[in-house]
Amino acid sequence: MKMIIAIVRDEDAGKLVSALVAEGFRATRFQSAGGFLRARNSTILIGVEDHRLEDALQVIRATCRTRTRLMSPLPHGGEMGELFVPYPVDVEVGGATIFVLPVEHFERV
Ligand code: 2BA
Ligand code: 2BA
Repeated sequence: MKMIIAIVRDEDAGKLVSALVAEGFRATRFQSAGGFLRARNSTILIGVEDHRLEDALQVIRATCRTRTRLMSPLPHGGEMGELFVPYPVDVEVGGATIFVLPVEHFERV
């Protein structure tokens, strides 16, 4: 058995957990925050049988892969004279940091 630890963007976490459950995986989600940017993210634990590891990783890759999205920045209360860019810009979203650990013991009581 392996334990996958996936750190994903908050906005992808719900979709990821739903996709995992739909494929018959079990998962636990908790709120976390990056040490560098201090922004919220989600950490998902997925305990999987060895023969299903690659399937689970594929679900994560398909759901959370880095992609660009065209977004319109909202005007905000900036300083006087600050430049506001009124047109949509490409923003990188998604992405996942994935660790796979061996599980020495698994038990449900
Ligand atoms: P990523 O490398 O995509 O990491 C996204 C989030 O994944 C991180 O959030 C952190 O919560 C987690 N993570 C990544 N690598 C990890 C590891 N080896 N162990 C445990 N957790 C890990 P943040 O820490 O807020 O980092 C956000 C982004 O800032 C990172 O994106 C990376 O591009 C950059 N970054 C993070 N730490 C850095 C550092 N020490 N020096 C330069 N850039 C850094
Ligand atoms: P939940 O995911 O909310 O699952 C609650 C209960 O629903 C589970 O109890 C199990 O009886 C059932 N269940 C969950 N996922 C299922 C699935 N894909 N197909 C069929 N039945 C499913 P427990 O097995 O006692 O798990 C209690 C909690 O422990 C879970 O809450 C989850 O947070 C965590 N968990 C269990 N197995 C896990 C694993 N392999 N990896 C990560 N977290 C796990």
